[in-house]
Amino acid sequence: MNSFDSNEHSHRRYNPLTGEWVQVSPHRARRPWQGQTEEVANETRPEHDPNCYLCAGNQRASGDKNPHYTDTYSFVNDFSALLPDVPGGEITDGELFRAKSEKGICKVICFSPRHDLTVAEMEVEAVEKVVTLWKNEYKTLGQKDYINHVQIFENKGAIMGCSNPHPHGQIWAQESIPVEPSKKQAHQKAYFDSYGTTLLSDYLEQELQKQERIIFENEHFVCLVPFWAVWPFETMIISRRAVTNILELTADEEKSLAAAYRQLAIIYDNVFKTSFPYSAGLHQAPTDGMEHTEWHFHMVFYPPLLRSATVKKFMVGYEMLANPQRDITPEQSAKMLKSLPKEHYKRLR
Ligand code: H2U
Repeated sequence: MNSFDSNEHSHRRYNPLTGEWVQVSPHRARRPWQGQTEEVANETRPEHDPNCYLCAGNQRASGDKNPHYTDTYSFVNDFSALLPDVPGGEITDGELFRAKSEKGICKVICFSPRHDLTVAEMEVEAVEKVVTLWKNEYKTLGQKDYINHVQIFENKGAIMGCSNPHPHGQIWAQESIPVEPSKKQAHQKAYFDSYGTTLLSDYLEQELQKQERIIFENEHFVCLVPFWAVWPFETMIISRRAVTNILELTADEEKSLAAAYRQLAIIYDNVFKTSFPYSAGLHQAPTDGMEHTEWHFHMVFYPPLLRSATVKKFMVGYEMLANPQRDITPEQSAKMLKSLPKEHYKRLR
């Protein structure tokens, strides 16, 4: 038998941020990228849809009317999963039955008044306004005494359960630190305590040396397919400087973040020449009043598509019962994403 080659042989990869493993089976997908792009009808949408609950001036389910906003707009979710006025309390019925009340605030954040756009098709100046909105929301929500974590995210595409194509995201801010950020916090803390640097600073430095999984870089951010990626086209945008949260970014860094976010969205749309669905979000320090020097600000993107504009990867079977698995290696994905045009396909026509 030949010696182990991670491009050929089945193996497991470790995610040092979460402590989880992913099964990689490259022998099942050694074929090179075929670039097949099944043409899906690209729907055309109006700039303003009178039936859209996110468009400026329209009425929402609650009866409230959106203002005639001109760039970004946020409001408390009319169907919030977390509410601020929950009475404190817990169930302590022995070790096996535990529950605790949870307070929080859910918001919907409109990225643009333009119903027909996505981040990939917005001008970079408009995406900068989205970053400013994230910053303001993180600050004002995080300042509330009972809010210890602010999760900012974007669900894009019907396939991801997104109910409306109008460019928007959500924020769920709450009392406790949810599961994913908690895992990342514990691993970053252990790393910082051992080495005195953030886990992602050291990781980024080594990725930049290897140049195997980098998709693109700008002055302040690097976009890459992480070594431990689970989804076929999963990526991260990592700040070069170890900042713990978005409020520490300089004005130039905020602009670079907007540019990187938009650039990645363009590259994603170019994969299958379609509006590329994903769940994405910011991972950063909790707002619990502690210092959190271990936290290194980053964005994660989890796109579900696998082979075409309609064929998605299912996280079922072995993945639900054992651990996630992928065929195409993160290196193959990075190579493919890197080779795509940096201009949006609609502008190249
Ligand atoms: P999606 O990102 O999953 O499409 O969610 C949009 C949110 O908008 C959803 O959480 C909220 C839903 O509760 N919403 C309102 O707040 N008001 C409305 O009038 C309709 C939808």
